[in-house]
Amino acid sequence: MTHFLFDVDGTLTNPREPINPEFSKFFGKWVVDVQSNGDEVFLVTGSDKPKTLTQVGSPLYRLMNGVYQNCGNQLFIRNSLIYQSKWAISAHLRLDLLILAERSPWFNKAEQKIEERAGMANFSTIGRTATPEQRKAYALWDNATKEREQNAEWLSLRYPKLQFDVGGEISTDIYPKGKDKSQVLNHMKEKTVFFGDKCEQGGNDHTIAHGADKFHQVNGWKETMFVIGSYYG
Ligand code: M1P
Repeated sequence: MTHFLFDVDGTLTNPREPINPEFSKFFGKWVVDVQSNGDEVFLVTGSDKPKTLTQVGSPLYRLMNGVYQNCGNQLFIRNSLIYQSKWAISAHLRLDLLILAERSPWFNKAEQKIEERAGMANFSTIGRTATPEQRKAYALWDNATKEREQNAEWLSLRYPKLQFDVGGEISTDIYPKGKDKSQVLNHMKEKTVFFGDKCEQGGNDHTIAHGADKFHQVNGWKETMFVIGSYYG
């Protein structure tokens, strides 16, 4: 048996956007083929359930053998909550994050610098309410200045028990060391194949990709569509 594991943003959808309708049909049929063969399909995303539901839709969500939200800190099977971590950020860390956001030289800021989710937090100096245009502009600037990487390095020295992973376009995921997406592999008893767009060092798919039996680094859903065709279809 093989367990196929998929990141969502940048892998099955464009970041924070709904899945392409044609790809959704293709992927749904592919999942049914995989399951008919006795294999299993899971989503492993840094996002929370409400966001993933708006992106992939309820039918696809329920079709999965399981959906790991919040980087594996919460598991849903057919919409039922199976488990969730109780970890939450300290008041001290919250203050440090707000100071970093305040000091960021990026000019076009949005609201909600910290999003607390079960078992993890997501930190963005620009703010989670950034529009798609603001996101793109910030992502280009961050790529040039490496703001997120530098913040993650500084925070890692200050909080050695925590892990700070640059994920998505505008933010950084925070959790206790090891409580990243790779924790999902402890639940898998058979061969694992992972698909993600952030498998490089420092990306939030890195540990799970390199812990899986096989991984595919993809650049968007079109490449995912192409690669999964080599397994079934
Ligand atoms: O799934 C990838 C990431 O998607 C979002 O990141 P951003 O808003 O930066 O594009 C967040 O939900 C993040 O937690 C997640 O890892």
